[in-house]
Amino acid sequence: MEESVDRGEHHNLVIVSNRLPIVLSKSRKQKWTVNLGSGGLVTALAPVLRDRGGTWVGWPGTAEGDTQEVDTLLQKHNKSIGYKLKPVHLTNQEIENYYKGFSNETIWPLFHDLIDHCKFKPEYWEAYQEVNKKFAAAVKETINDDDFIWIHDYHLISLISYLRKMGVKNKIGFFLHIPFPPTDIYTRLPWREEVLDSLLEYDLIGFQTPRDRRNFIISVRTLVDDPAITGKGQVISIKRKSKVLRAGVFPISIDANEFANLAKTPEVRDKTWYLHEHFPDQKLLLGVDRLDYTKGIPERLRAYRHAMRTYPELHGKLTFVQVVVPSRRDIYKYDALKMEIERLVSEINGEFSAAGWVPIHYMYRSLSRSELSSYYSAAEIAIVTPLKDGMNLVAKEYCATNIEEQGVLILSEFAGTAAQMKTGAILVNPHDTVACAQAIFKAVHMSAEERKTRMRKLRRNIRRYDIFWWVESFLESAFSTHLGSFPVVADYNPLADSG
Ligand code: GDG
Repeated sequence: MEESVDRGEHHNLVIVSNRLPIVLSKSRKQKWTVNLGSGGLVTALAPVLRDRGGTWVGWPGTAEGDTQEVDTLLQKHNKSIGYKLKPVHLTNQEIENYYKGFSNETIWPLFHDLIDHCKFKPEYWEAYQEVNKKFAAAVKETINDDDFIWIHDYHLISLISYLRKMGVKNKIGFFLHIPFPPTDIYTRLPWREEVLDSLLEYDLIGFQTPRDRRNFIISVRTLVDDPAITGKGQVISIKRKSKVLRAGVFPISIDANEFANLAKTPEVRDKTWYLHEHFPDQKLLLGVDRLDYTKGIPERLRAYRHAMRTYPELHGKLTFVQVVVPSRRDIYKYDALKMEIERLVSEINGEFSAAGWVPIHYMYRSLSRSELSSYYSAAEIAIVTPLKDGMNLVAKEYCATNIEEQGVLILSEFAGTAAQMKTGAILVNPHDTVACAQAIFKAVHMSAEERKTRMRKLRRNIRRYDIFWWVESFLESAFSTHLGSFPVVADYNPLADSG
C-alpha cells in the first residue's frame, strides 16, 4: 500500500498538559509578570502552534483566588506569542487531591516501580476524575471539529474518556513522559481497568522506550483482552473490537543545536573558565537532578563515598558537584529525601575534606541556563543514575553541550535514555554501589581517545533524534494512513544505538 506522508499540517493543534508552559510570578507590590517557559517541549511545539494556529490548555500553576488577574494577563500575553494559552484553574482542594495526591503520590511512584511510596486513596481518584472532566470541558470549549488534540502525561490519562462522553470526535494523541510499569506492579492500582480503558481510547499513544510499550501491551493482555497486534518497529497497531490504536516509541529529546551554541557563547565560556580556575588540578563529576526519590541521589552519594574509600588516589583529584533543584517540597517524602541527601553530603565531606579540597559541592537551587551550561561544559564526567526515569534530558543536555567531545557519561540502565545511549555511555545499575564506584574510577582514567569515540557516538545520536524529530515523528504517526508497522524515520530503530 502506498503510504501517504502527512503530519496533519492542515489541522490546528491543541496541546493539553497539566501545566501551561509559562512561569507566572507576583512581585511584592502584587504585580504579576508572565514569562514563557524555556523547556524543550515548548521550544519544539511553539513554532508548530504558531504555524498551524493552535492552543495550549493547562493549569497556570497559581492558587485559588488569582483566577481573574491571571485570565486578564494571559489574554494580553496571547497576542504577543502567536498562539493561545487557555488556563484551567484549580481549587486548593483539587491541587491537594488531584495534583499532589493522585498524580504525584499514586501514579508517579507506581509508574516508577516504587510501590512503597504509593497512596491509594479513593478521594485522590475522585479528584483526578473531576479535574480530568474539568480539563475536558475546557478543551471542548476551545476546539473545532478538525483540530488534532495532543494530550501530555500522567496527570491527564482519563481526559479522553470525558472528551468522548462529551461527543468530541477529533483525532486524539497521548504521550506518556514517564515509564509504564511492569504488569505485576501496575495491577496494584485499584483503578487499573479504568486507567487502561482510557489509554485504549486514544488514536495514538506514545511511549519513551520499547520497554514501556511492551509493559503496556502485557497489561492490556492480562487485564483487558487479547488485542490483535500488527507490525513491529517504531509504531504498531493494536486492534480491539473495531477500534485501532497506534502505539509508538518516541524517545523525547532536546534542541541539541541550542545547547551546543549556548556552550560557545562568551558568557558560558567565561563561566566555564572560572570553574576550572576555581577547581585547579581537579576533575569534576557532575549530578543535576530535580529533588525526587526516583533520581537515585542518595544511592549516588553512597557510590561516591565508596569510591573515595576504595580509591584514595582520587582524594583531592575528583570533586563531586551535585545540583538539586527544589521540587514538590510540600509532599512529605520529598522533605525526608532532602534531609537524607544533606545528611549524606555532610557525612562524606566530614570524612574526607582536607586542606584545599572539599569532596562534594552541593547546591540546592535552580541554576540559570548559562550557569547550567557552564557546569555541563566544565564537568569531565556526568553521573546520571536514576532508579527509573522515563527518559532523562540531563544526560542528553550534557552530551549536546560537550562540544570538545572529551566528557564521559555514567548512565543508569534504568533511565529511558539508556535504550539509545548504551554503548557511548558507561552503563551502571544504580543500586550497585560497588559497580558505580568502579564506573567513577573508570571514567576518571578513561583515555582521551576512548572518551572522544564514545562522546561522538552519543552526540551524533542526540543531534539526529532531536526534539524537532520527536514532534514531527509523533505528528506523522498520528496522520499516517498506513496501518501496521512503518518506520517513521526510514532507518530508525529505537532499540539500536547510535552506531
Ligand atoms: C520528566 C520525566 C523525561 C535541571 N536543573 C536545572 C534545570 N534543569 C532542567 C534540565 C532538564 C530538566 O530540568 C529535567 O528533565 P529530566 O528529563 O531530567 O527530568 P524530569 O523533570 O523528571 O522530567 C523524564 C522528561 O519528563 C521529558 O519527557 O525525560 O524522564 O521524569 O531539561 O535542564 N534547568 C535550569 N536550572 C537548573 O538548575 N535552568
